[in-house]
Amino acid sequence: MELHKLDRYAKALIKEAGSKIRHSFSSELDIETKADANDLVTNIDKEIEQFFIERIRKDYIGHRILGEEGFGDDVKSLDGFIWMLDPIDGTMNFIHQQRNFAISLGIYQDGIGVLGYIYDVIHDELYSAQKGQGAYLNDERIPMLEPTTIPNAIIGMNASWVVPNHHIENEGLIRLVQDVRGIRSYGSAALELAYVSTGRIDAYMSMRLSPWDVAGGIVIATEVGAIATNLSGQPLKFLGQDTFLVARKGLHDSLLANYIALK
Ligand code: 2AM
Ligand code: CA
Repeated sequence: MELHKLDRYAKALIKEAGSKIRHSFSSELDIETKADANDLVTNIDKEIEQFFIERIRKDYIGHRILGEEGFGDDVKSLDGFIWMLDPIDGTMNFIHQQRNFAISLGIYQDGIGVLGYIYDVIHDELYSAQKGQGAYLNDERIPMLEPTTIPNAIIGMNASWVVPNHHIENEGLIRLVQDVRGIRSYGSAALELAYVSTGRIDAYMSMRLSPWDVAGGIVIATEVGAIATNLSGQPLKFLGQDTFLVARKGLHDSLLANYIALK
């Protein structure tokens, strides 16, 4: 498989999908809830996923698609080429703010992330990477990340993990909030990965993410020297939900060692 060709194809597809999303703002949204009242999906999430799937199935026969809205394949192993797609990451932002959401896509070959994309549709900013070839924001190469320390760090994290919860000992995160320079919460895992990759924040963590939320971003973040694992420090398996941490070198270790204790 020629990755350069696949890269050009994926970028064109993402841009076309982004344009569809921008046009959707002029028509009324159909909003439904999924697992709970705050787990939202719209007709646009579904239409965009279907748009990708139709094209990929026509042009890349044999490739499989792991998509959030479930129109893709029932993926139980990582053999071959798998497109891990979230048509809209940050659906709540999409509905409430019409910004702070992204198309998130990772293309994996036998479990290895070879191409990654995060498209900030509203700003027309495409973050992309091919494994081993560096990461880009549109046509500009993203510089490698320098190490940093906890007192100098801005951390992306949802406030719901700092109050008592089933996933993590929240006392550690209270200390973290006290020790770092700042905390930010953008509500789109993909965009937070893009922000870690470009140095706007220094780490991002979550207790519960799905493969399509992070698959593209991991390829990009890894290319600029960030470390991405679950909160036990293990590589992600991409076949179900998991905890997640991405951070600059050094910061990743100190977060795991000094602040994070899973329940
Ligand atoms: P989504 O908008 O595609 O649902 C919000 O903090 C981030 O977590 C978003 O990237 C969001 O993706 C994701 N997210 C929200 N609820 C989730 C859930 N139940 N499982 C996995 N990821 C979730
Ligand atoms: Ca989504």
